Amino acid sequence: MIFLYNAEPEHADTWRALLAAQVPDLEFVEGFEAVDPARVTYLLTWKAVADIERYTSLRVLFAAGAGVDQFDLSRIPESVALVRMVDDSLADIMAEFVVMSALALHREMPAYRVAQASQVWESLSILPASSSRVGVMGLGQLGQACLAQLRHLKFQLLGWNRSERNIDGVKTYTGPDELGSFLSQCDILVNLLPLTDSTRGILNRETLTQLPKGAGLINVGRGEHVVEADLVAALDAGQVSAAILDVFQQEPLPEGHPLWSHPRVWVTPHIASTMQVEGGAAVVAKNILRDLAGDELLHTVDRQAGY
Ligand code: NDP
Ligand code: OXD
Repeated sequence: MIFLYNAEPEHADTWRALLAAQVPDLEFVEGFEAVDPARVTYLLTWKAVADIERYTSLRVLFAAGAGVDQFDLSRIPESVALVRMVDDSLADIMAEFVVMSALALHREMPAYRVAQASQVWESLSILPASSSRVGVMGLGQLGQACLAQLRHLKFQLLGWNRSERNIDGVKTYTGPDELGSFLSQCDILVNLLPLTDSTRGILNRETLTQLPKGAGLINVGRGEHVVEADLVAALDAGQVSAAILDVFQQEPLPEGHPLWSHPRVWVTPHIASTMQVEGGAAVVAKNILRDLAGDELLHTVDRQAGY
């Protein structure tokens, strides 16, 4: 029973030890080159596997990330379960990033950065968080974790999701028909959708115009959710006052891209959150044990829905 690890090399030894403690019979192998693909039973990888059909004994493909848009789902055989990364510490770290970003937008930090560059000493509105409405698109593991932390700061909370959700203290909206009403009330919009055919390009000229004038945007979903040229136009027109962007259509963000130098854009290099070694190994080990026992796996991807 071979577990092929294709994630951060610096964490390989810790993964090896953590998995050995939970699943002693597992043979841990690091890197695609190290093993005959036909012998691999479980595979953990960030990236799509070019020759997936050669993994003829594969039982579970573990995505190292929460998103699975990097995989071509049509190429993964039906006999292979695809599991995405769901771990409390990944959600906690994402919530930290979103809280920090929401506070930065609420307290107009991008505008103060612009003022500092010109040595302008000028105060802007000083209001409590309870005066700002924060809306989260995508009420899954991460969206809900963010809302739980934002609630402590007394922001007014809204959420938009494909299926109906009832979340204490959050005004929720469902499906395409309610997207406009949701957007029209978001002073700060947080994108935490998965990237699918239904969500690609969802933040575009039309939807950005539905936000209240001067709204802030936090994109921690995927770059392809945003039509970047439309966002730059909305920023230039003041329709969006500032954006904190962690993900981009092309990563790394190309040299000279207008988002690098826009005065009211903060760029981070896809670091809002990531799998943590202890949590990641624990959830993978748990799923391997479930697989061996013939139990249903946790956090499998719905291939039809694409996430
Ligand atoms: P989940 O699958 O738990 O949640 C996704 C949510 O989005 C679900 O509630 C789902 O609705 C909703 N959704 C899906 N499609 C639509 C749609 N068309 N319209 C409205 N709502 C929709 O995912 P996670 O919360 O774990 O992760 C979300 C995304 O965050 C990942 O896919 C990844 O892209 C991104 N991410 C980014 C990171 C970063 O560092 N920047 C780190 C980790 C993740 P329903 O309840 O109906 O299924
Ligand atoms: C993920 C990511 O999907 O890091 O986990 O973006």
